[in-house]
Formats: sequence, structure tokens, C-alpha cells
Amino acid sequence: MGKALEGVRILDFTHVQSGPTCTQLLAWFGADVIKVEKAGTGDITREQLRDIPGVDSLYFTMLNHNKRSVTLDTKSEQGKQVLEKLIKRCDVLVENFAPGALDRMGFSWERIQALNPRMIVASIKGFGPGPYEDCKVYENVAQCAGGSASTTGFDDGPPLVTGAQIGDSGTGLHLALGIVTALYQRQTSGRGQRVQCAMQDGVLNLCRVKLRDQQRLERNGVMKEYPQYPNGKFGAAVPRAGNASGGGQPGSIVKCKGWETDPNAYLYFITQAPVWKEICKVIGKESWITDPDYATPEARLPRLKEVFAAVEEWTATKTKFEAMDILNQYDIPCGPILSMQEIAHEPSLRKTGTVVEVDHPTRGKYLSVGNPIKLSDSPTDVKRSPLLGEHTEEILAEIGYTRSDIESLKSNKVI
Ligand code: CAO
Repeated sequence: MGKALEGVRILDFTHVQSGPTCTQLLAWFGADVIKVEKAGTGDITREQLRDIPGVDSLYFTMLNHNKRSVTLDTKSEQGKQVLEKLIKRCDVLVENFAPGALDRMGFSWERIQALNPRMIVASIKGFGPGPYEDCKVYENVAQCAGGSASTTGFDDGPPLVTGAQIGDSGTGLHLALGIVTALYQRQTSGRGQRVQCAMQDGVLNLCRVKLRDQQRLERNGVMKEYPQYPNGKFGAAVPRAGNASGGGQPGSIVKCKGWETDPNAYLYFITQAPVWKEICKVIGKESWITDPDYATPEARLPRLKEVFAAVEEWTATKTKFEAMDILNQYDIPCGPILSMQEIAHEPSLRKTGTVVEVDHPTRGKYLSVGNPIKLSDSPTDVKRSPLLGEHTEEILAEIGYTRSDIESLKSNKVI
């Protein structure tokens, strides 16, 4: 059986992280992704954060698996002719240039539509229409403008960005869904359409629960599951909630055995209401099962600090894995704080292909994150990222260029 997106051709004008995340997913599902890169230099991330001199960085290799690379100067006349041919042949053009760059190159939406009315043009920008629409944007700017930073961190500290790349990879995921949806609609409409995702919007979508809380705060003045309750102060905006659980089941990070020396000897512990009795038994607080101050979720809300202090007294005597084993016997929701080192060596993640070892001709073996989306009829084989321009001649031949045409493009530095 073929792959889910076999036969779909993607003209990939993406660079850095947000766009490449999207096209990598499409490539994993079987699309033919042709990455167009500037002749000579290519995607800037090839040389950023290099750990081996002269070798494509992990930043690049981990975001560009299963793609083909063509180098092309799309600002030269001959380059534009090549690009026109590629536009006519492909189904989707994906780009995350700074605002206006594609138009300046001479390939506006109207022009692309005229060349290929079936083409879907998918773009990531930092902001949608509005005061910041012309701004260049990187990950952390999106986290700040999308509501994540102001709601992350501790009450007495500054706003905090998160390690999860919700602005870049998060928006890439959103865009991939938009592209697949547009491809589906094209089956009946016969037409391409524009798919646009702003990073600010993508981050805000992932912070949806915080806009929920803003409205709860405006109505009631307090939110009882937040650490500011009952003794702290609430202002006009949703405050930073530290490690408090965002949902209706209070949770927190508690210390485990070894926390004094191991920065990751911690556990996330959720005091889920249906297993309150079991929690009390495990941590040795049986009296809390019937004590009216602790017996109901509502009664516990003003006492969460005390509850988690008691939980921590117990978890501090166990390693995070011992605590996990015990708590899971009683279906008490919890999770160890896993370091990247632990994740890299976790056998179950290797087995499912979520962490994969990939071989690369100049780098050798390296670890990557495989496809987190598993399709039973379209399993993912992770193939190494292409070298710069590795497929230029192959792709030009596919669109009708002869050997001597290719030599002429080379000598004019178009490819
Ligand atoms: N041949 C010739 N020129 C090319 C080319 C090619 N194959 N590919 C790109 N270029 C040109 C572009 O046309 C553009 O030229 P002009 O500025 O003259 O129009 C130029 O290269 C630079 O493109 P850029 O402005 O997109 O790149 P930058 O490094 O200055 O900015 C970034 C990078 C990410 C800030 C910007 O692209 C952006 O804001 N993108 C949208 C938001 C986004 O995706 N951000 C996340 C990035 S991941 O953290």
C-alpha cells in the first residue's frame, strides 16, 4: 500500500523552523516535497548552531527529513522561468518568508493562480492583518504576542517563554492541517485556495484555556484553582499560575528522592477527585478521606498548598519512577519530569519510532524525533535530510531541462 499523500507535489519555499515543520510532516505522509533553496547558501539553518564544522546542523537535519533539495536563484530571469514550470507541476506552494517577499519575487497569489488555478498557496506569517502585519517574527515573539508568555512562569517573576516551540512547530502543525483540508476541498471544487496561519493566532489557539480564564476572572474576580487563591491577589489579567494544573483537577510539581542534586527528580502529581481516597491512603493521610475540610474538591481548593506539601513529604522518599509505579497501581494520574537525556534513551520511544536514529553521509548517525502522528495504513519511514542542491539536476530533468540547459543554468549561477 502506498503512503497517504503519495502523488501530492509540494513546492517547499520554507526556511528556519515553522514552515519546515509543516512540510516535513507532509513528506512523512508521502508527499514529494521539493525544497527550493538559495543557490550557494540554502536554508540559513544549515549553518546555524553547527556542532560539526562544515556539516549540516542538527537544526536543519531534524526539520527537513524526506525532502528533495533544489537550489535556485528565484530573483534571476532564468530562475523565475524554472519556478513557473515548478508551479505548473506542483499542487501546493508553502512559504514562510517575511511579509511581501513572495510578491517582491514576482509571484503574487493572483500570478500563481493564473499559472496554476489548482495550486494551494500556504503561508506562515508572524501576524495576521493589523498593526503588526509587516513584522518579521521568530518563535519567542509569537509566544509573547500570543498570550503564552504572560501566563507562563511564577507570580513573582517575569513572563516566561516555554521550551516547547509552540510558535514555530505549533504553527507548522496548524498549516499542515490547513493544506490537507484545502487538498480535500479541491477534490470537489477543482480549485486551489490560500491557506494562511499567523504565528500569533497559532499560539493563542494553544492558549485557548487562558482566554477562558480571562473571562472567568472578569466575571468572578478570583479563580480558585490558581495559586493566588486564597491568600494572594488577582489583578485585571490572568496571572501566571506556576505549575498549577490548568484544568479542573488540581495538580503540581513535587520533589522526589534525589532532588537536591538532580534537577529533574520531580513528579507531576494530580489530585484527581475520583481517586482522592486512594491518594490519602498512599500518602498516609487517611483522616482527610472524611474530614469535611478535605473530603470534597471544593473544600480542598483553599488548602491546595497544604495538600501538595503532604504529597511531597511522601514523594520525596521515592524516586520519580518508584512513585510512578506505586501511584499507577491506584490510577492516580501523575508523570515523571523526564530530561532530554532520559527521553533520548527511552526504549519505548525508540520502539514506536517517536525517537529515531538516522544516518547521514557527512554527519553520521544522529537522533531525531520521528512522526508523532501514526497512521496504520501509512507508516512513516524517516529518511535523512537532503544535502544542499542534491536533487537539482534530477528535478530540472523532470520538468524538461536538458543536460546543456542545466549546464547553462549552472554557469549563470541560477542553480
Ligand atoms: N532565491 C533568491 N532569493 C531568495 C530565495 C531564492 N531561492 N529564497 C529567498 N529569497 C529572498 C527572499 O525573496 C527575500 O528577499 P527580499 O527581502 O529582497 O524580498 C530574502 O531572501 C530574505 O527572506 P526573508 O525576509 O524571509 O528572510 P529573513 O532571514 O530576513 O527573515 C524570518 C527570516 C523568519 C524573520 C522571516 O522570514 C519571517 O518573518 N517569516 C515569517 C514568520 C516565520 O515563519 N517565522 C518563523 C521562523 S522560524 O523561527
